[in-house]
Amino acid sequence: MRILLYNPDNGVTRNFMPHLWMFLLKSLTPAGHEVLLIDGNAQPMDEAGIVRYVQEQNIGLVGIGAMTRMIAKAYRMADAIRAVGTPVVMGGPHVTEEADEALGRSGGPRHADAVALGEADETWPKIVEDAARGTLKDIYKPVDDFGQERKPNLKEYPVIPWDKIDLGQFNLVPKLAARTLQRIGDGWGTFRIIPLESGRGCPYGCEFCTVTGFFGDSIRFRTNESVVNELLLLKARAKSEGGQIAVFFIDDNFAINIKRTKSLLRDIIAANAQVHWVAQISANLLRDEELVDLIAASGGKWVFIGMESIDPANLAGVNKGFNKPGEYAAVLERLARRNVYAITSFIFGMDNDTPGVAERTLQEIQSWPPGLPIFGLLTPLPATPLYKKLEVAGRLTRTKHWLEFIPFQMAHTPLRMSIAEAHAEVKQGWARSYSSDALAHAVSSLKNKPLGYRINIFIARICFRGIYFPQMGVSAWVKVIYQNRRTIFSLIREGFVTWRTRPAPVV
Ligand code: B12
Ligand code: SF4
Repeated sequence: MRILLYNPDNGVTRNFMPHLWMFLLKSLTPAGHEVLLIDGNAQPMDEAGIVRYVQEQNIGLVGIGAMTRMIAKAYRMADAIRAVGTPVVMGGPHVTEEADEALGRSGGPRHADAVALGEADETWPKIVEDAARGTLKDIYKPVDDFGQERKPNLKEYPVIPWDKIDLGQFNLVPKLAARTLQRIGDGWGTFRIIPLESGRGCPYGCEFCTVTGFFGDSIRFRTNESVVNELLLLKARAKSEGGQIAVFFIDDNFAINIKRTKSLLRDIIAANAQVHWVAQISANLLRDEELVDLIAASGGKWVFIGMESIDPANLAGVNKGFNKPGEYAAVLERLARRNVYAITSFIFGMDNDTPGVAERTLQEIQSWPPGLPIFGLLTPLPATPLYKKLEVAGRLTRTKHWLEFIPFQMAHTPLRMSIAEAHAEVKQGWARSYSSDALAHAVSSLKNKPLGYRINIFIARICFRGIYFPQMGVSAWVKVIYQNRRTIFSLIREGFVTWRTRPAPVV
């Protein structure tokens, strides 16, 4: 049987990174079946397009995975596929919490023939065999012989054949420039950011987060050896293509067990498996100097930190009191001393926020080493403690907001500001942080560092700008380049001078 695994586009950004679940399920598919992958963020498709593809490729089963924000598109695509008689199985965090919605048991139409609840590593092979026999069940739940939920043991993690998988749709280097860039340095003909998990689960239980409920508070890790081997495979592939690879450790809290993280990082260094990497780590875990040394030595370049707010009352209100705004600056400086920078994520529209929250947050950010601030709105995701709290309090304004997904729009009213005010704060956060002045400031604040760091922060800021501001079309790009022409020109001029004054090679 031919199987298509499809992830819908998120409707906002082009994907900078593939979704791991597809590659994982492909690797766990029983022999005798062929699996094709389409990520809608890299290969946009509409309903007619996917139906054509399914029919032309003679697909016998379509698997769709989606976060809440993509679920409306996922349902539309599923409906179109099922209308031509091809069965659809859906999985991922949204349908795990809203299985009845996907199966048409809550008053709406049915969108899926089957739903895989929770982590599907162990149920996927069974789903494939049942689909091949035409005996798909409605629900697949990972349970043991006693009917208790069973979380996969990551000690036996499949080998994802990154050396053989077609990754053409995920090359971030524009086709026109690839041939030329292949000859620069070690080669820049390809550049891909690859998701890699070293463990699952987070016990912290922040009120707005799906993770503790979905993956559980029992944390599970892959063996160091299996992670190191995956890195070596990726590194070898990049080298053989004359390209570059970076890894995003998608663990929810990469340093949740500091002892184990240090041991993994030491093994990466010992095996010479370093690649440039990004990981999500909460600020409280970055107090450890030795950990930060190892992060830098093992290739860590960016750390994603869910700061959420600079107001301790807000943090306490969402069960994230372990974040201490008073130590944010010290944490970021500790990283910056090792040339590691941070993606700092903030949520506006929290219950203690008042108009002016963006300005107050921007003032703080200004005093920190340069990084990549991102701003979102507090969003009640299904089955989270936040959703339940707001529902009980009658504060939800759009109870099924995902069925009419609108980016950067709240679905409940904050306590101390209006919805419109919260939207304006997010807009201000993005506009100020990614203006040409802010980009020039970020670049010049690294004036004592080698040129590469200034280029890196500039490119990263330009790319992150695209999360909020559309910049996909040629005219949008031309506008961005024009607005930042002074910074671009100064970086080019400095690069030229550096190149001209480099020492002559020793013959
Ligand atoms: C990496 C990641 C991202 C990446 C993008 C995704 C990518 N390219 O990988 C980035 C950083 C861009 C991102 C952004 C966001 N993310 Co995110 N992200 C994650 C993260 C940390 C890891 C995802 C992952 O690969 N997990 C590992 C794989 C193995 O797990 P999985 O995807 O769940 O797949 C398993 C099962 O769900 C199931 N499954 C999944 N799909 C399918 C399909 C089929 C057919 C079957 C059978 C099974 C199946 O099988 C898999 C194996 O067990 C998760 C948290 C987490 N730990 O999962 C959050 C998470 C998915 N993100 C979340 C959110 C909210 C966001 C944002 C909206 C945040 C924001 N406010 O801006 C944005 C939106 C992005 C966008 N523009 O669309 C939420 C989603 C909750 C929900 N109900 O939808 C999560 C769960 C985190 C959280 N805090 O709650 N994210
Ligand atoms: S620390 Fe991060 S992953 Fe863990 S519960 Fe909080 S938001 Fe979720």
